[in-house]
Amino acid sequence: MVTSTEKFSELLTGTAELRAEVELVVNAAPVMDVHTHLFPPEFKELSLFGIDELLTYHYLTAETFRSARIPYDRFWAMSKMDQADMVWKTLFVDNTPTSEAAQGIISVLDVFRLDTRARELNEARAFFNSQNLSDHIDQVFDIAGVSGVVMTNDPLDEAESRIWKSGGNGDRRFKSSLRLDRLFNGFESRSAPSIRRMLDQSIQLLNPVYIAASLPADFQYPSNDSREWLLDEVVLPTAKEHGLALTLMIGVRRGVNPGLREAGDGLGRADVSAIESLCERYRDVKFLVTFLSRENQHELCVAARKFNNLMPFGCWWFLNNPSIVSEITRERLELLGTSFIPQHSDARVLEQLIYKWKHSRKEIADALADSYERLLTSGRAVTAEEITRDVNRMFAGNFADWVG
Ligand code: FIX
Ligand code: ZN
Repeated sequence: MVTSTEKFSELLTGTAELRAEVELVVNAAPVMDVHTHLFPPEFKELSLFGIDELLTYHYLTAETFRSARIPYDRFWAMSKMDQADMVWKTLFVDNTPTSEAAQGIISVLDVFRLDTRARELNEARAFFNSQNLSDHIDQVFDIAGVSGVVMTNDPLDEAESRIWKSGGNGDRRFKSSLRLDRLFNGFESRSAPSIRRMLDQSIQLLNPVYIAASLPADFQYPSNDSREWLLDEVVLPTAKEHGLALTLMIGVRRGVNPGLREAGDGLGRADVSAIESLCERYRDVKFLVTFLSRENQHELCVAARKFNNLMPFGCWWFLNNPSIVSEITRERLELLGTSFIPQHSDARVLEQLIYKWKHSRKEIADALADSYERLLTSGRAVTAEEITRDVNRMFAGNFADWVG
């Protein structure tokens, strides 16, 4: 009789059983979500959940303005519920919800057995309004298979700082990060010691897993500008001293269309050599990096082959679509093996974790199964044990190594 241990280390020589095993393992593996905009209940209005927040997500408002001919200011003057009603009518009733963000809503409603073809939102509102938030967080994390999330914490945000100072976050699943966009992109001339003091105090208060910033498509390093000064004189010395990784999200063009508010940002192709220079100059600092432009993905993989202190992560924002997640995951497997972090959700609303991980796990499983199938054809079968090891590495291990 074949024991489960023997079964676990049995060679999977049939493509059907191999693919089935990969799907099973990828869908069951707990994932550490390395970048989100989620907050636990203690952060009150920053902690978003429910159908009205889901439908007024900036991905969907951008899509709504393409089909509903409404002046921006009239839309923004509406209540959140009225905005959600308009998004639902425009994208889910008057049109078929084919976009990734719209299909995401359908996936969430379906998981909670809510009517995905409803003409109005009464049933959905009643359901989400009846949820106890902390139980709901447990349920959503469980459904999505998320073991923990990294928040986006701005030390210069007064409302958020007040909450941290009054006790902050008691839920260990919500890890903090130190997001320094205001320093990097709205730099007021402050002395290095004063910024350093602010960073040290924030690190003390928030205990972040990494320091982070999003940077524009024209980011250069070295650049002989305030960003280079900030990196060399303050941020990287601070990261080194506190043993923190630096997470850089590069390629956003903020406010391309301000009328769309949060939905108004665009992207641009960036210069990957800036990251190579940083990794070269700071060999003893670990960098977590994602680029927003599809055209930068191959370059990032190659840069990571040159610098083992560079960890590519996620299919960020406009790349978080099944066809592109599939493409990026496949080239990363081919160029980096399993030494990368395939995805992050960037969730802003709690229930988004459900669809963003369900949809990404499918593409990651397909890409991984194809990789193992090619390996089999090349003459080496894998075991269920090896598949589990590889998936755990990509979904949690690589990040744990990086942030210690
Ligand atoms: O810079 C970021 O963290 C971006 O993810 C956000 O600014 C963006 O609005 C977003 O939510 C993307 O998914
Ligand atoms: Zn984000």
